[in-house]
Amino acid sequence: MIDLTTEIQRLKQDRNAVILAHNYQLDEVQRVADYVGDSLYLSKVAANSKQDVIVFCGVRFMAETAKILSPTKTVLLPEKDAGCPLAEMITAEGLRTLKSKHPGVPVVCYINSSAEVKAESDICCTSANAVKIVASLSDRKVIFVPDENLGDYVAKQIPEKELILWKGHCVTHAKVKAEDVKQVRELYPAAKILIHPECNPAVVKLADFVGSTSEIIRYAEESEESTFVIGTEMGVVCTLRETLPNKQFFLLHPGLVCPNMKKTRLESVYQALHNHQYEIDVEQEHILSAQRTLERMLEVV
Ligand code: CIZ
Repeated sequence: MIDLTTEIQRLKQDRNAVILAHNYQLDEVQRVADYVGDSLYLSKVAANSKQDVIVFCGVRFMAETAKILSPTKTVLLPEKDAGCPLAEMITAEGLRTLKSKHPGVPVVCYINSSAEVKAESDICCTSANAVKIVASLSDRKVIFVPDENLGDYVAKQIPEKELILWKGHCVTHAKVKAEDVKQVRELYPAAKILIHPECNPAVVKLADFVGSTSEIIRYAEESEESTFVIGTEMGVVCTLRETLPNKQFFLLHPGLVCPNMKKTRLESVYQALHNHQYEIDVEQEHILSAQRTLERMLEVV
């Protein structure tokens, strides 16, 4: 039997590849990655990487983002069906129809969107920088797609802006209900409850801290507290338990497991490098506009 980790390291050298893994990936995948983080951090790493091949352990829109920022490199997505239902809740055509109803209003798209939707938008954002990006625009009215919950959170932070929201949501974060937060509060009264802004507004309202995956990780690292309830995908809990063994972490809801993120296993990373699969291609007509949308974001943050 071959040792997958050893083989992955060998193939990585042979292929001149770098392995990137999102915070939501399985532990076994995070352990073989050169870089682990959120999509903003990984997009920057991809753009600056010296290797010819990027193996992106995440979901399709993330690998597409890496390809848009590094069009001359080969980007591989180890599981070809690892998609994002939230990103699939909006099409470029749907966005064009919305834009036609609000002529001249700028469009901010969440990074969880297809290359075509990015190409139709003015500026991109992640959950770590969404408030900053919307605040950076001089217009009062802003179209925000496709995550309604993140848009609602942003709107509450910048009440002077009027956000026109698309009705998309993350099916994993949407499983959490306000009742779940009230129950964990009773169960762990001393714990800090850290929640992702993709959760619905009634849940977000009950949080001690609201932030993206990287912000939640930073909060737990820097906090003097020792017990935390994590309201985002389970991969973040696994990372925190490993990196902060003297603190205690509980998952807010057992359903906080993204089935698409969990498709990638160690075997998939090995097959990706061995068989050079699955290569991400972004249509030439979308690359330049989507690149401009992402680069505008990178200029602000
Ligand atoms: O930006 C990302 O990587 C996503 C999808 C979530 C987060 O909060 O990091």
